[in-house]
Amino acid sequence: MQRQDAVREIERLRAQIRHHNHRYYVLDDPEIPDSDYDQLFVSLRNLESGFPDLVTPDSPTQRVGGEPLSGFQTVTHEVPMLSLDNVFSIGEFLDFDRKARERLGGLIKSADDLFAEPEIPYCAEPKLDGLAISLLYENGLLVRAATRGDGATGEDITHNVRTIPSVPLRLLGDTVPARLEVRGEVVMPKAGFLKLNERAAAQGEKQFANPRNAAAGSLRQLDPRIAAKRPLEFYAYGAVQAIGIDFPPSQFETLQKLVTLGFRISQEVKRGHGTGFVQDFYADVLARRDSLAYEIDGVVIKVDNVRWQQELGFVSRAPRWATAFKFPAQEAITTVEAIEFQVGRTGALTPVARLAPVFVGGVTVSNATLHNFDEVERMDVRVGDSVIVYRAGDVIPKVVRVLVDRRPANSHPVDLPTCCPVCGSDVERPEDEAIARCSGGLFCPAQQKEALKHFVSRRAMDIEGLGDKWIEQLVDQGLIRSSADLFVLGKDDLLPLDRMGDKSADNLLAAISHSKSTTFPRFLFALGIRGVGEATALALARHFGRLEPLLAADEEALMRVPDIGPVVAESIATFFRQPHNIEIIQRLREVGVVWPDIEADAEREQPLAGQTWVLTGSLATLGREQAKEKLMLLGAKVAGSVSKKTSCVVAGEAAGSKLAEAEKLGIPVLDEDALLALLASHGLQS
Ligand code: JCF
Repeated sequence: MQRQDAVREIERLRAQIRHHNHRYYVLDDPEIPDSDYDQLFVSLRNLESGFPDLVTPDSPTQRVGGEPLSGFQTVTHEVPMLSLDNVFSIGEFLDFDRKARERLGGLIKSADDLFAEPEIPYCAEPKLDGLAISLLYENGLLVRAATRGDGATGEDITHNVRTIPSVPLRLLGDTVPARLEVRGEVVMPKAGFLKLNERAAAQGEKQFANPRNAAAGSLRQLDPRIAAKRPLEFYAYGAVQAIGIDFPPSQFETLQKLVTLGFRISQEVKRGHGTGFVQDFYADVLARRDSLAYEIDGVVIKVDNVRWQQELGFVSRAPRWATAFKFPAQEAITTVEAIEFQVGRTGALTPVARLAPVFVGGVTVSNATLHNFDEVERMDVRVGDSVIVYRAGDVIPKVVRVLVDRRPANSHPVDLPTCCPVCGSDVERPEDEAIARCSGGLFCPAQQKEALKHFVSRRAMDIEGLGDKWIEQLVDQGLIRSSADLFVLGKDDLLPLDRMGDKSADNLLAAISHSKSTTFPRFLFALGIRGVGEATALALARHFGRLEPLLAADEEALMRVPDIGPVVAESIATFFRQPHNIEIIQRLREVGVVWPDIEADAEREQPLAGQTWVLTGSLATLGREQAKEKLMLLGAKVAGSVSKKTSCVVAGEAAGSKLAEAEKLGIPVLDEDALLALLASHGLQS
């Protein structure tokens, strides 16, 4: 590149980076994904290394991002808080490892097996996506907590950090060090983040873009009572300034020592040798990324041996003995080419964004869900907008944010369609409900298809081989409209379908026929009544035993089923009031769909009816909850305290005052074995 062009390009990159630093560190409201920011930074650093004389002290590469915040005391870090350099591929990590081995030279050769290729001992941890902070302890007491800030100076956030339960206010153990600074990451676990955002949404407040921004925003509250209500956790990863306490000579043992001092560390920390170990660790943690409680954006790899760390030292802003091995980005920027509405099984309209294809989370994505119309309105997402899409694991990609600054001039808000895009029926959206629905019911081909897909699915009627593609064709060709039509299909109907062979037609017909003999809960689940999932279907089947009493039940009777509330009761009653649904059920029975009746709760033998039992102490085999459930199945009431009216007390291990009370009142007492025998005699094995 020409020097003149480099000057211009460097200025452009610096201006952009400065802008994004401000959005990120000061406003807690980043505009672009971290990976894009990293890209800008890498580009600038590469350019500057090609033209070293163009590096100026105010270049963003010459310090870590972040500006002191107003409203907080600044804190000077006695030992600067480093950031980590990144590697993005195994190739780049191999470079890191090779350079480290070269620098360690003789040291490593003498320490390792002389005949083997020398390998570096590494300590590996997940890279938590939170906020780095420093905790200063004097004489064992927490005296100051500070953000990293720019690495040299940060902000005093002691008042907020003191509210985090996993931050010890006093170090554990007998040795009380005169001074110790512990460093680590504050994160908001994914579950807590979702709850916080749900609450914010319900109250019409601004939602956080991701758990890290939520953690940062929480720590920047001036009022510690707000931070105290936020689900924050602290994970320690290092210690400096240790006076009056000895730390072991490795990163791995240092972490264990921090545990004995009362800190939480990541459960995933491992150590091993060489690049093979690191590669395995990376793959293992990446595979489990979604199941971890907190968000991570890679793994941190450190040379384990502290003496070797000292030997390797630092480059300007990062240690040479550690690196962040980043995962593929889960967020990317793309543009919205269209916004369409899909119609689901219950008629719910789901807005979907058609996107310019973009590589994110390891795959190319061109559709993302917008959940519901409320969400569309909240984000004000429009056709032509630049948006951030997020894709984690197998989850459906979603649009998380609109980059309003990049919005084209001629855009306009999305309107909720007034009629169903599939069948043209009116769209209804009850007031204060997020979900809009097509009112066409099973007249709407989209709802027909979705209802059928549900009906044949594995946990419902389990018709093997009847995938979505066949359902689409069967409905589109007018061969079926409802579930009952499936059972009168003949081979002549199937053979003309696209890609249907003789053998697959036979198999499909056999599978359809086979599914006729089912169970009552599966049948109820398959009907696709709104609010009736597998568990509710099972509860209904148990309670009513047979179809007829269920069909006859009104809302009040339905609410007597365990865990069924007024909303679901109404939905069930409404479903069975539709002549159309009754007709389909009748036809299903006519074509031979059958199931064995279940002994209904109401008809089950209730030998303990009218009795009140009390459980006390711990029951090793059954557990209290199960014992209670089984006694209730036999008709007993189970109470919490012993009185004259108590029929019998079951006393497990370490039974206390309730047992004494029973003995005083002369109430019969059974031990756990006797209870098990009683249950068994009524056909209730544990
Ligand atoms: O989990 C992290 N985000 C993390 C950041 C873990 C570490 O062990 C780190 C770090 C930043 C700097 N270690 C250093 C030295």
